[in-house]
Amino acid sequence: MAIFDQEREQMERGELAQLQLERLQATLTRVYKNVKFYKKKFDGIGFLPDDCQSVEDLKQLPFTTRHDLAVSYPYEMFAVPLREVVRIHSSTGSPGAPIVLGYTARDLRTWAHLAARVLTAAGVDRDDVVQVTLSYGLLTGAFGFHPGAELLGASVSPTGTGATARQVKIMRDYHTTVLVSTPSYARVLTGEMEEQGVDPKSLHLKVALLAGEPWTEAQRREIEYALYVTALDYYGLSEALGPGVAGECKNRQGMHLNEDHFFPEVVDPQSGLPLPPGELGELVLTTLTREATPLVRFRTGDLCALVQERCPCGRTLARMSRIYGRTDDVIIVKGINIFPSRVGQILARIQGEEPADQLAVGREGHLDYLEVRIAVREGLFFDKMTRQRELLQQIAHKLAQGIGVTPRVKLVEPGSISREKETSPLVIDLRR
Ligand code: DLL
Repeated sequence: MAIFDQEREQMERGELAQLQLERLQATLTRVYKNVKFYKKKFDGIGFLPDDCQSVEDLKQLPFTTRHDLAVSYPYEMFAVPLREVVRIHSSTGSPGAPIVLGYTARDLRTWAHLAARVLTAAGVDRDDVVQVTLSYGLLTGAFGFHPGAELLGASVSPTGTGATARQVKIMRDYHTTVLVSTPSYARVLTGEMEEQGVDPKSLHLKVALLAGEPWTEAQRREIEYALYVTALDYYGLSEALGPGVAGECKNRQGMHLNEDHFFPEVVDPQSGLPLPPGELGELVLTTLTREATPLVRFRTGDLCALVQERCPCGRTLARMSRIYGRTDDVIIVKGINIFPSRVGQILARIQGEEPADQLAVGREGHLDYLEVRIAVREGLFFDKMTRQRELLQQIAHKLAQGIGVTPRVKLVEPGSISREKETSPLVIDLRR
């Protein structure tokens, strides 16, 4: 099995620890000098970057949260002047403001390099035709893999999201061998193939690289059977970089985490205390090479376990398990992260106060949907059906602009909604 960067991916662990320490020291110095947020945090506990003599010292430092990033909107977390930033992406923030992420030219090269590692681990090379069905836009989805596949010399077809019938045609006509997608969209594609009477065995597909939302071994088997491929898991998040943080090799014994670029910790989500290797907890990442938006001890909200033993493929990097869920109330619909409180805020803006609402996430056929249920009350109950319909459409439109997914909006009887928490709408996930 090929390895893209043998020197690093098979590094002896002692050497890796030394490299991580050097990169960590450089990162801490850079953020202390250039990011007010970190200067204040470090000063608050009397910590100077020179105090970091071992990676263990990192544990003294406070966490960085999505909330910290959102309130730094737009550029407060940037560690370089804007003139050095060549790309700007954004991600869903909490409590509402989006999170803005910058990339220097070197960050982009690193990203392509790491995506190329993940693709190589999946068996992709220059003979492949890679169809990227993730979104090309403000979210980081497609942008990690695209340059990574080009770096390998593969032929990339940037189909983006949607237009499913055309995706299947392209897959067949262009002889696509590698599908990059979310697990739910892979299932939408299989549905479309069934409808078009396309036999997956007649296609050239060999690997599907799937991520962006939690999925299970059962779903893996289902997708492998339906698409006649090997389905592999990979992991990424915009705050740290985007796709390219970790990815499975064909042994499928966990995702190889690019530890020379991200220092991982797994902590107890309640106490924040470190957990021993192999235990399930919240993944915390410190970026080691990120120039534009470096992060120290970023709480990903993702639940997983890490092991350090060498994989039979020869890689020595730690391996992370599947993501088993999230520690916060984020729900992921069609690969897009949604904070329920954000929905509440948008509704409040339209209607003047936060209504008793409820979010339901469900699946129809292969496709996830989000339903926002609003209790009928004065001002929302119109005699004229047309006026009511207009209002619901307006709410759906405003929500779509704010959260990136167009929901179904439904009026329901007031008593039919139970509200457990004062500040957050109640979420029902009907997919489980
Ligand atoms: O950075 C882009 C991405 C798109 C990564 C597609 C991978 C695939 P974000 O909008 O920042 O997405 O969302 C990152 O998605 O914190 C996890 O909760 C979830 N996630 C990503 N990969 C997986 C996975 C991109 N393999 C958030 N399994 C993360 C489960 C995943 N959840």
